[in-house]
Amino acid sequence: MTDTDLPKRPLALLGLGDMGTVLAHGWLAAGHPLTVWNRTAAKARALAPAGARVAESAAGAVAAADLVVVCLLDDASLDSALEGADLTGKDLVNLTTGTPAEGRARAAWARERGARFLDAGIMGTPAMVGVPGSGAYVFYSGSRPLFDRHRAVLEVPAAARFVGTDPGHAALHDVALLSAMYGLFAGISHAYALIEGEDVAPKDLAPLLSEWLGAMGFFVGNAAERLTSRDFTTGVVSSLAMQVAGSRTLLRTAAEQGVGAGLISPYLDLMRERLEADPARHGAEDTVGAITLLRRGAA
Ligand code: FVH
Repeated sequence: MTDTDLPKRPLALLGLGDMGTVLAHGWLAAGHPLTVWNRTAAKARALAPAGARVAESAAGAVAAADLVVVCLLDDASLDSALEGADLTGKDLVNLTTGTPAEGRARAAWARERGARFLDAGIMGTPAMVGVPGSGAYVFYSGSRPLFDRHRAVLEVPAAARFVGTDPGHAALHDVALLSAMYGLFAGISHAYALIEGEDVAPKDLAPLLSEWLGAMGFFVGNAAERLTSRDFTTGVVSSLAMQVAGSRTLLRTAAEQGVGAGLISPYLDLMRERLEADPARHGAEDTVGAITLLRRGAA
């Protein structure tokens, strides 16, 4: 008997928005008996032809399987969706994006209701989930035994990365990566705004931007090493003093081009704040030391 001959574990899925619907198709295609529920019932009924069992209520869906996955809009939706559902003995996996504090509070909430709990953060869009090689994956944190028990099922739509028993850590990793992404989007947006109206086509800047951002990717590892060692000076090739002076050129160029500097100025201000706090000491650092200013009171 091979693994594919084994009976597939049944599960219930609550929440059939763009993401939930893709997840549902993934589990159905893999042969898992799936019970679905959605607040707007038509989205659940649409999955019946693909083999889903449609529950009339969230409580009914929860009752249908030991493994209950929720993928709702936000943490508050869990309260309204799961109100009145009996979670006793259930394994609850929350794929809804939330904050670390929400993940921890939700774990305590689940425990009070007799359920085991895993929080999660999906790294990928609905177009990526279920597509081999797309790079989509899901962070999980909370109960390790629960993760181990359900890993094979959870990995049907996207690869799984367990990031610790603190139920807040999936959200922490998720939001850290998303925040970095928006910083990147902000810089890219500013760059395209600078060339607008000039004889430089966005499509010509695009490969240069990609190449440059790739080359600057070294900053990720460099920052991690310096934050660990707290050594912000050894081996610095682009000093903070030089970069603060250079940042004035960025701001003057934005002004010349008629582009607001709001997307880049917070980071430039942070560098300047670090330098001005102690120019003799911080001038020879690179920019990583400025990170210590972000957690106010922790520098
Ligand atoms: N879509 C994406 O690109 C991202 C990728 C990364 C992960 N996020 C997070 O995934 C969660 C679900 O996202 P989604 O794309 O499925 O979102 P929607 O299409 O807007 O569907 C939302 C579902 O939540 C239901 N819902 C909303 N409020 C309530 C409520 N008070 N009670 C019960 N259900 C509720 C909604 O139901 P309906 O509007 O169809 O009746 C949908 O099923 C999310 O955390 C993303 O941040 C997606």
